[in-house]
Amino acid sequence: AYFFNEPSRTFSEYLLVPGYSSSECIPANVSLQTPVVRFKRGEECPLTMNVPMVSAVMQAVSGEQMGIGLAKEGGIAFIYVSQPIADQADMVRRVKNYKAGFVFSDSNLRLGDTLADVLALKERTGHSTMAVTDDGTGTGKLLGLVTSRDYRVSRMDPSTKVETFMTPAEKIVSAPEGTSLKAANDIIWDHKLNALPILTADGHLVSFVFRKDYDAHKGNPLELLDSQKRYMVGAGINTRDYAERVPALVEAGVDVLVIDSSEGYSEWQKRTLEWIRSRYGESVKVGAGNVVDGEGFRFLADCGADFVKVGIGGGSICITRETKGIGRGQATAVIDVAQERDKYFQETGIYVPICADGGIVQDYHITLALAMGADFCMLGRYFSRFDESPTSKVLINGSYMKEYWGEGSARARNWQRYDLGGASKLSFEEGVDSYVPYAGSLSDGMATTLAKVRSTMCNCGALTIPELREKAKLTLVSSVSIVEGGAHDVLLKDSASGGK
Ligand code: MZP
Repeated sequence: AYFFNEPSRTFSEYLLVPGYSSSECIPANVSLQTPVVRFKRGEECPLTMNVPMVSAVMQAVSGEQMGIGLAKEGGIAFIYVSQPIADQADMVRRVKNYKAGFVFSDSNLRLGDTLADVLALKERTGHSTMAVTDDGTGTGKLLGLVTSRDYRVSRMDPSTKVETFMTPAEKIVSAPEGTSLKAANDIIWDHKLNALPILTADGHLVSFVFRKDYDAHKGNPLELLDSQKRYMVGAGINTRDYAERVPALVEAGVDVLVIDSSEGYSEWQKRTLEWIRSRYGESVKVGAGNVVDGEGFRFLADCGADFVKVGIGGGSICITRETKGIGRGQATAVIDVAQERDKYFQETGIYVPICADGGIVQDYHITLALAMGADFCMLGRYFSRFDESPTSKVLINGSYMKEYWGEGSARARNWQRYDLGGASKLSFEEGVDSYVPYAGSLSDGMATTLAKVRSTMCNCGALTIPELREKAKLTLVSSVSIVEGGAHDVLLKDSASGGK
């Protein structure tokens, strides 16, 4: 047997030691752009993302709403494979056909409508985004949007994480005519709004100020919204029915595929990749995995994988390590595979991005994964908590929860993910069925997460992901210093008052 000399470690065992930050090194200057698929030295990567986050190939995570929501934020959702081919292809098609700024004909407002009109329309249609057009119809000129964030002002109790929605009369945050841009900006950021309605003294809409005006300086946000940009979306495939599934997904317009498997260092993945290459050449992009060491990476890179997914047994719902005794601490796996990826690049001139899949618990784990060499992260639990995940929101002991189950659980029965060429069924479970605390909208959650990532990168003196990788100084932490890292030796007010 071969023995690895070092223990394998998880993200929580590491911290980043700050480096020098120049005055240029501010979060607004950070770019999180990252390559998704292989490219040759000196050439541009043919598929990049603006944020280093993709959603897991799971029933409880990546349906069409996640596809649209995550694409809006600059990431990619991988639509789950454990469903009939036609249904998966339809989901892909609906994401691709979704038009940013699409105006529902029954959910339009017009300038001059009152806040009560906005709430009544929201109540009637259930739409989270309502258009304001110049004539109140679906064909009118789009003047602005009222989004769920504008009226879903809520308070989160930090001890229970229960979100209390304010009463309808309180819901909309608005500003009076004559508000200065500076004041509007402060309100937008304080309340995490997408758009701030400007009202006359008697409560009629006159215009909007958009967060995007301040975010990106990309010009007129309305122009960006009417644009016919198509969102990027990914989809999972398996090593059984690829000859039927891949053509259906390609025909539906999928941008990138990934072989969804708990263990990717196998002949089955080689055959799948070879079939795709023989049929489509380089035109269909496909990732493979999962692996946890350099050897597995090299195998899949040689087989032609466009990116390689790293991680076995670290997923929050995963019991693979307990049931089968295979896996590796996720931090060690990422570090090992990233080193091999860099070696491979030096030897061949081909850069094959890697994706750290599973085990991201804290937001800073994403930054750690990137510093350790990951090009992007795949997250399941994280995304399952948002409105956009396909699962039910349920009230458990006074707190809102979302359901989240593993692909290897009896509920998902995704036997193909664990397929080693045997019988067509799941012979034992490798995942659990669980609840996760409901966390509101994807875009609010990602805004906070990415603000933290950008801020940590600045602490390390890095404005891009490659720069972070180059400059990061990582230290292992002892179990005692992990305690030091949380609040300690103080009595938290919430617990002192009994949570009241
Ligand atoms: P996490 O973000 O919830 O920690 O992990 C999500 C990842 O766990 C998925 O992307 C997938 O690789 C893995 N997964 C999905 N289902 C199971 C299972 O049932 C699993 N064991 O391990």
